[in-house]
Amino acid sequence: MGDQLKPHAIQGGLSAAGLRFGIVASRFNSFITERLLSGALDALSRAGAGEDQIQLVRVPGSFEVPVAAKKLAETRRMDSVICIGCVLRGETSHYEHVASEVARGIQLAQMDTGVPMIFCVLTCDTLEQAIDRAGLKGGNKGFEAGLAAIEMASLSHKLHADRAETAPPKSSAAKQRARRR
Ligand code: INI
Repeated sequence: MGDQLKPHAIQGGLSAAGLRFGIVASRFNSFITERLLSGALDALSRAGAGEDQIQLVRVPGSFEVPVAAKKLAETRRMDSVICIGCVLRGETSHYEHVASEVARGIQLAQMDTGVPMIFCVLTCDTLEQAIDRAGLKGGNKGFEAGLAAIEMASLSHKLHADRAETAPPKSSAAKQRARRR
């Protein structure tokens, strides 16, 4: 086996210092989405974020989340955006349409704007499954989304601001060649 390569790695940190966050929260199924929102705010606050670093936008339902998230990102004042919703399966196919379009819309919004979007939209068969993921058995997906928002905001800064940081460090051979010149 040859020597294991150890490429220079870049990753986001978990401090919220100097970062700005957008949150788009859907009111539909608010029993769940308010708990996801609390979890996200808890993560941001524990990482040191203050209220002045967070812009909250409320929308009627999950279907409206992507356009609000895109508009928020277009202000260029957000380093990442957390998208919160809860889609519960009903008796008709409405659920499928809302669930697939919100996922597609959020992905399009982040690719169009380049601002990381965190997908915190629960798609569950039952209310019980959603409750489990909003602070009970399955933890709080909002808290996880908050952490992901910090990491992606931080990563986005590193990949943007300081191009030098993305360049691999010079190998010792390259350094020797440079010294000889
Ligand atoms: N919106 C949700 O966020 N969750 C749902 O479960 C849901 N269902 O099942 O109907 C839902 N519908 C509303 C939708 O998001 C829009 O607000 C509405 O269609 C108006 O555009």
